Amino acid sequence: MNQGFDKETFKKSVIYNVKNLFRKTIDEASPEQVFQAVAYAVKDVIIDEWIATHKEYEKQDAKTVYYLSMEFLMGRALGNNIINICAQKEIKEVLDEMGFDLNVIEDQEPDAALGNGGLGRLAACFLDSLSTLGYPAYGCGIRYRYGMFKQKIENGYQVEVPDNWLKDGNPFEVRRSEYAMEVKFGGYVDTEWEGHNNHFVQKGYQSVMAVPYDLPIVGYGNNVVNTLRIWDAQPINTFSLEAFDKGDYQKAVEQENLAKNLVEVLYPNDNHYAGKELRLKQQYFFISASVQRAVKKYLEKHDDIRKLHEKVVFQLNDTHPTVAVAELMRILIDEQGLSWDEAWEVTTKTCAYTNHTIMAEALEKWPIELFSRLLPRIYQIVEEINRRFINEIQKRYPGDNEKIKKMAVVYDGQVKMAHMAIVGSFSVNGVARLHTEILKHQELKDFYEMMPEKFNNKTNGITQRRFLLHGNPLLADWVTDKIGNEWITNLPHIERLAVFADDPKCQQEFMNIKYQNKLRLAKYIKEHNGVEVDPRSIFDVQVKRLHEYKRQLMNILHVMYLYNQLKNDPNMDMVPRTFIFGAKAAAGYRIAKKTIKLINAVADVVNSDKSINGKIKVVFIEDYRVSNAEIIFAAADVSEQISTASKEASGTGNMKFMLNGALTLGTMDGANVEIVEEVGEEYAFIFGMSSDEVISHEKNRDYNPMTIFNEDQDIRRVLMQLINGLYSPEDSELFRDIYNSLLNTKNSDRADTYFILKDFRSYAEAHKRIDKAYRDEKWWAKAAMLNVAHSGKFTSDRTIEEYVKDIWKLEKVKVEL
Ligand code: 26W
Repeated sequence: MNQGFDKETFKKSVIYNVKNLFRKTIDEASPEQVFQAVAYAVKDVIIDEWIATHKEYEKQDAKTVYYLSMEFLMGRALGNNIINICAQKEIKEVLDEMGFDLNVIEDQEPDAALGNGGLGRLAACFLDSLSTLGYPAYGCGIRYRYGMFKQKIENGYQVEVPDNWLKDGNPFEVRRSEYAMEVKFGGYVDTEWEGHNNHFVQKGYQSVMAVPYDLPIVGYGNNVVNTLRIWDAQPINTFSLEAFDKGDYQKAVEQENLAKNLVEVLYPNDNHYAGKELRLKQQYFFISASVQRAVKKYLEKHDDIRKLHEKVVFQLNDTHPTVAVAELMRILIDEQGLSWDEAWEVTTKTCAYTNHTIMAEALEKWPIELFSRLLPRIYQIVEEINRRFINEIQKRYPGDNEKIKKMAVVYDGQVKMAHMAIVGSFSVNGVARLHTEILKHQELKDFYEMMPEKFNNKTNGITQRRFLLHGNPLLADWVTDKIGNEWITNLPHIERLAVFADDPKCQQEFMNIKYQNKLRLAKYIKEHNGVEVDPRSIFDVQVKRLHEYKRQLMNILHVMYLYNQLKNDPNMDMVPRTFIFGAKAAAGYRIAKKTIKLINAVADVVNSDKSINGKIKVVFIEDYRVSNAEIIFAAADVSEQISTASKEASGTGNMKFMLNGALTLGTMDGANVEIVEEVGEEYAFIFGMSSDEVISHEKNRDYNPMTIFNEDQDIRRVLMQLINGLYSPEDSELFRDIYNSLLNTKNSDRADTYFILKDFRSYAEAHKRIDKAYRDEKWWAKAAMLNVAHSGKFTSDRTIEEYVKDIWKLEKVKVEL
């Protein structure tokens, strides 16, 4: 409950907002308009806490983390903000009194989808935890005009539709034009002799104004409000025809276009580097603005720039913000007059880097030509960083040219962002224990050998405030009823549920809540897909970005296999199963898009086949995103986490399922390893090769899927159905490329790179265990409850505390109103 919250004032505020914004009385307002009015009323409450928080930070001169990220996958703000100001009960009542349903009002808000998947959502969870724990923090990113595309499914195919999320404005944002920063691109560098130093000046450049928009990040019940600062691009001079001669005219038009294009759209690639010039511009744009602003803010209260690291830390969310290393060097040398050595000392005490993937195709490497043309001064600095680092390598490994080849920041005509991030940071962390070990001993082995002290692990986490308290109110209330509400800010406390796991009454209550949540999802599926699903069937769910390494293909091939078995024996004894998928594919990722088509094609055949008595249903949920994810996790029985071992850095969906009482069907990959460690292997369904086995096959190149194809007739039958038209009567060649990806007969080296056939039998056998286990209702209820009870480790509050202790060294701040 919120002590100071006054329902009457709030009601008046909503009515006033409707009038003021829309010239309407409350009874005339549409749900969308009521959403806007309520959001502004909530902002009124937040604003005072926001101001108070920043006053307190200034008073305490607190050290601040700047979480630099190309992506923040925030989802909706209203519901979360209402929960975090602890006024949910009151606001629900006010709206009830006015004849509105809070859920319907919340559904009016578009998702803020400024991110692709795991990396962006992690950033959002981290901000929630930072505020809730009371640590001074800014999220720094880009205010994309268009976020992650909306996905439509047409004739089984993914169609991308622009996400115009700002079209009705964003009630929570505040434009802060007084903090605008100029960002310069292109031109050339002039060297001027100044006394006894060279001075470097960028000339002939184009520039844009970076204008920040601030969004409040509300802590849970503690009056702390941090800021997500996202930058918009504006042309420098509003462009006036007469004022320019011919040369300037051209430049003015170009500057205007640069500003227009810069923040237009989020790149929808996840784990795949495309090398697009505009993306590097986006990176430098938001980094230059954020770093300039951070330094300026520091200098308002401090006079010794050499101590910047005592008050500021930059966390680089993957390599995308790595240009921060060179930009900070530029500011310190060119603008603050530090020597190279002094500047390097400050920079390498201020920057820290998180690695989120080992996928080789995700590595950002910019061609020198592009990089130096766009960022001439920054490139000079990168070259000098590289020159000095190569000296270090030579000192450490005299005569070893292989090391230089493998580790240099600039090599083979390319700037390697991961190498620059490691060299320029004092901390390098992976996102789950297994992932960090793989980084240390495989991918980043050479760096680990040379600078072991930088490497550390920070296993990911999620915020229970969004993914249980908001997303699953029935279970949240039940948990609170059983053990009190401390879990909301101290998730390990949820372990106290374990004592109820054997209690038949609790088991029943728990499974009844799961059933209610399955009804809610079934209703959503009926409304959005027109498919009827049985809430008594097992809800077996795989929701995440579509990627070959995540192996949605293995999942759907297994559905085809089960369907074959049912066709052979329609009386086969199995618990009815609903296979639920949700996934966006990068717009240019052909085989991923084809996999979506395959899932929908299988769904069409299976769902309409009366002969199998509804024992299998397949549903592809359109436009998987944060807001429908909350509903999906709450309703899941089985959580599919089936990546090829070693490929999934952590996964965070796995944690959201666990928190909501789903059992993991997974490989020993990413954070699955730690999930199983917490809950116990007997309460999860683990299958497949270990990461060591996978890595060894990759090294020895000794895997040939053809052997399996020849020896296993069930697998062969499924694969043949990809090319015999069973699922594509109009065009039996439609799925030929998927077939080839598994069995490329000409080049067995490039076939089934993700070991789907290799793991298939073990996967099918794990599914059998699930079928058997689900029949024992008591066991299942107990296992599901124990998953919830042992999810405590996976709160992002724990992750943030570890970052603070080992990397950021922040102090908690208390805010009184
Ligand atoms: C340059 C293109 C690009 C875009 C996004 C390359 C790489 C990315 C991200 C790093 C991909 C990503 O989201 N990685 C995910 O990060 C999560 C948070 O740490 C992990 O839980 C996931 O396992 C990892 O795939």
